[in-house]
Amino acid sequence: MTKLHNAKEIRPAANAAGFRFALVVSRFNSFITDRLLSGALDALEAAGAGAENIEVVRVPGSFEIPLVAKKLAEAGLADAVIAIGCVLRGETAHFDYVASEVARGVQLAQLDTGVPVIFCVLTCDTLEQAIDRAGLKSGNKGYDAGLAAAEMANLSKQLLPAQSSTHGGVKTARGKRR
Ligand code: INI
Repeated sequence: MTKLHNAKEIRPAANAAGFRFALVVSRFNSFITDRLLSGALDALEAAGAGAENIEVVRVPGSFEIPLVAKKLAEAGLADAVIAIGCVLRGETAHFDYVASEVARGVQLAQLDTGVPVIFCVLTCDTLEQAIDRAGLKSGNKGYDAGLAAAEMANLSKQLLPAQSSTHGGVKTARGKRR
């Protein structure tokens, strides 16, 4: 083993205690998104999050997720946001527009605000594929997203301690904590 194998490594813990989380959930395909939400809440609870630090916001469809995720992140209301949706391929090109815009918008939301926005939007060809990923054969992607949110909240705090809103955050020019 070379000396570089001993390099400093940052491994975020999946500890959610004391952090605030916002979950933006699409009502479209709620049969799936409700299960993803449930998985995400289970993961956050297992990681030690308190009910008082969780906010769930419903939006009509996945297309609306990025705007609301960005608003929540900008408002300093969360240390991590989880975006939950399910886009199913139909007979037209609608799927492609919604799927690509929600992915692009979620990435922009986290890059623009500096607040992690976890991408838990299933993009599936069939309902069966979505069911498999919402708690059946392929686990629950919502649970994975909850753990990712806890990890990213910790990582953000470790990398930028002064910007974490519930861990001694600094005030922005507009007086909000970020
Ligand atoms: N929204 C989804 O979240 N999933 C879908 O599969 C979907 N399809 O197939 O149409 C969908 N459409 C609604 C869209 O997200 C917006 O809510 C709507 O276009 C209004 O802006």
